[in-house]
Amino acid sequence: MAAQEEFFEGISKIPYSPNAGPGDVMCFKHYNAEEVLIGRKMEDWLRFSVCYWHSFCGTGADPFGSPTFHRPWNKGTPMESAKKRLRAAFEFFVKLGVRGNRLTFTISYTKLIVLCLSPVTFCFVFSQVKYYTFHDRDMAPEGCTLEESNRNLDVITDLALQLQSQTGIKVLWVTCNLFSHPRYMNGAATNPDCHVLAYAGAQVKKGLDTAKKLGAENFVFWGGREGFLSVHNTDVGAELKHMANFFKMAVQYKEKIGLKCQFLIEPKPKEPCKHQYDYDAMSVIGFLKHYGLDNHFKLNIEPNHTTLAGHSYEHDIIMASVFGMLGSVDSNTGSPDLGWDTDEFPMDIRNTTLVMKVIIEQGGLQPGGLNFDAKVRRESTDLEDLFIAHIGAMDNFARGLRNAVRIIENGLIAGMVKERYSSFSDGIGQRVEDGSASLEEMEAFIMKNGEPSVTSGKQEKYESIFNHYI
Ligand code: XUL
Ligand code: CO
Repeated sequence: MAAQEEFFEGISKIPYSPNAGPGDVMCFKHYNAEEVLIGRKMEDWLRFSVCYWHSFCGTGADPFGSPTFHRPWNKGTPMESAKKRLRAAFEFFVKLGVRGNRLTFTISYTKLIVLCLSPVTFCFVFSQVKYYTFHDRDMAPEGCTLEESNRNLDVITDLALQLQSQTGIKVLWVTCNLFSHPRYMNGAATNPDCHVLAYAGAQVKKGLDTAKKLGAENFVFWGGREGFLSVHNTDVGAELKHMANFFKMAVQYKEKIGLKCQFLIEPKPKEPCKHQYDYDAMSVIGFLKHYGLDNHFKLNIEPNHTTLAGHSYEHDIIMASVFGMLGSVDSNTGSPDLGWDTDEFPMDIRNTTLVMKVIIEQGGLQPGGLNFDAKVRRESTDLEDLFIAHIGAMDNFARGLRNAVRIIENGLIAGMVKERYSSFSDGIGQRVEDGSASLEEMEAFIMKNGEPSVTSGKQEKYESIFNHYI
């Protein structure tokens, strides 16, 4: 058997080197996958995933300029390069993995034979980036007909299945691209023409079959063009109902084929539409509850979308979690000074600390994870930059995790918050808490107790204490 082409030449497995210097960016200094924090391994709190579209399909092109990335897998026919891309992606996932200093060799004799044949499998036992995510059309090219597109996807996912079983790498989530093809220019599930909606339905059916085939743990719906550019030509009520009914069809088909994965909706307020229906976490939760879909879906929150909606970075993570709806996170960040979806790698420790605090408090993200829906900058043209970006973001999340653990274990902030709400633990407060109080009772209470005393919110004190941990 001929040895497989190596795409990331000169880059070997990324080690865990906690004492490395500041200029050494090709190693993990904080992410120690096996280390246990509050009863769970770091890798299980973080559940990192690499996204296919930015890291392996991205070209560096922007509205003002042509591609700047010249990737070695973009060679041959579309199907040939799809196969190369997949092999390159798995080489990347495996090389990005790290098991620190504790290497354990648990490999069967048959795997040992395979191991001698393929450089990718060689790293199997060390692999730590466990997950990847993809759109159907990033993995295999769209054909001239649905049948051809499906056949292309079958061929490439056969190879994906093989590489998954050789490496142990799994699919965090699959999604369908229902926004790039011109047929979807007026939306997919919210298109005014049912013929287009039907195409989207057929595509999602295949997407769900693919999720089952590859054992995906989640399936994402991002409402790419589900929204409007002009209210004049849009029947908003009809479109929302069609979208809900589309989701109901997906739920039915998922149950029919026995697909065991979590459905997720990813909110975004704008881009490409002026207004998107899945505006933010609360809009999506309201939509799901209104149409009786809230038991079938959770949310995939992308903080760059949250900030586009005018909220703070952590806002939708918190809102979704409070409603028991935080299913997964597209870990990235924007540039508030630019104001569009820049999909940058999350490198700010304040943000990761806040996100990880919410994730720990809700007991983890499983079956969701932290998916790097992030792209290296157009100017970061080296293949090595893909590694540096992921390593930096993973280390930053590891630090966020450690910080959040210290905040939670120390309990100072939680104690202060508890004290702040202590008036709800007995008497009239407890009756408000359990929903048994009435307005007459409120009036009687005020008649008896008069004006409340004003207490300080102590915001700066909280901020100073938070800063102590990061
Ligand atoms: C678009 C976006 C998508 C979804 C999947 O802004 O975030 O990549 O995550 O379609
Ligand atoms: Co996303």
